[in-house]
Amino acid sequence: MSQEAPTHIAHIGLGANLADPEKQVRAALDELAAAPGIVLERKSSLYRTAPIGYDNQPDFINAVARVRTTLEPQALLDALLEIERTHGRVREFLNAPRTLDLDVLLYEDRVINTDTLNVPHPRAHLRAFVLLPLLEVSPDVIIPGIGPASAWLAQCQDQPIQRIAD
Ligand code: PH2
Ligand code: MG
Ligand code: MG
Repeated sequence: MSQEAPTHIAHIGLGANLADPEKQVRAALDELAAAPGIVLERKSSLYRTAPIGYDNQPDFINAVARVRTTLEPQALLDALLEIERTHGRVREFLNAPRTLDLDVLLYEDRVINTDTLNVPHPRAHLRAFVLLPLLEVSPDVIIPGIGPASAWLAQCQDQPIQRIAD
């Protein structure tokens, strides 16, 4: 009898603002779908968004993927970091421009705080570039400890965001 590992729903944030960011995000969605232990359930549209945190850099392309995975949170993060590496991600300073950023936004309804991982992403509920694509793939999603994602959108109205493509 075959034993299958339990699967978990996770939401991944994708962002890029260097080296043809739309291409980076599209490729990353394909790579997520192809990664061992990860099944891509839904992907959001792509959004063009103004940079938050460090202004003097190009606009971002952002998206969110809902995945089903057998990987536990740290293993999932390791898989994301490996994909970032293949896109030539270099970490210069906090919020610096990047070829690709992949964040574990949510992992089931778990709250995880370790040296390497903070889930839910601490600022997810404050950022239109997370909330809008997140609500597109999971309209009823609850951010643990925070509440329904939909309730926070109104507070991000001042953050420029434009849906650019499916
Ligand atoms: N990511 C950041 C900081 N600022 N701004 C936008 N618009 N999109 C991002 O993905 C983003 C950001 C840190 O990861
Ligand atoms: Mg990030
Ligand atoms: Mg990151």
